[in-house]
Amino acid sequence: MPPVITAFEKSPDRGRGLARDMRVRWALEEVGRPYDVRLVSFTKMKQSEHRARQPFGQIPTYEEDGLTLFESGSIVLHIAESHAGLLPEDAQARARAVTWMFAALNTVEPPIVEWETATYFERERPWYRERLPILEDRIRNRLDVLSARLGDVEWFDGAFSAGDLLMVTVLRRLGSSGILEAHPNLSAYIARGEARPAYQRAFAAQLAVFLAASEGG
Ligand code: GTB
Repeated sequence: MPPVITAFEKSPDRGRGLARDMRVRWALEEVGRPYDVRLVSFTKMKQSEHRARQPFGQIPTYEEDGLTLFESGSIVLHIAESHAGLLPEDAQARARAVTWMFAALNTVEPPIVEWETATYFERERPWYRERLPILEDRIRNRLDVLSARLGDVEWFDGAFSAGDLLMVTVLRRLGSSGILEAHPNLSAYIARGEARPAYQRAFAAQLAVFLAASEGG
């Protein structure tokens, strides 16, 4: 039986591949593993059936052979550990790739999420205008370091790995913010990730869900 993941029935990102099921789809495509998708509405997500899979009432989740996982990073790690292609064979190189996974999720993504949350939900707050540049500076600090570290190599540590997969999905969240403009090598890095055939298949699959939901009204 193929694994089953969960995704938004109608994603608020309007098919831009910014929701976190995208990273799971991409990982599955990279390792050549077919999968099924269970679509969930915002209402269903908060009900006990889904909370049994994801205690916080969110997507994505992953079910396979009686194993249920939540947290996109943990799911991608599980996929990478159980299939060839996303983590190096060499133990030290593998540990470094896992380190980049944590860097993406634990060091780079939090300030981006904080900034996103402010732009979506805090615009009307009296302190918004003062806070926004502070949040942007925190992101810039991270990007400065990432950009210097990447330099002109293709991926962060040798061959493309689950670390790059997560880092690309995290950096994509900055989209058209303009924040990435100072670092053309990071923009090129994202473009390299997006050009991968596995990424393209994952992107098309999540977009098809959004378009079908939109046609349905
Ligand atoms: N740490 C968890 C993980 O990595 O799996 C976080 C999961 C998470 O935040 N899931 C979000 C969710 O289910 C979807 S991805 N939200 C519903 C809720 O909490 O009620 C975050 C997301 C949502 C929307 C956009 N967007 O519209 O651009 C981008 C990212």
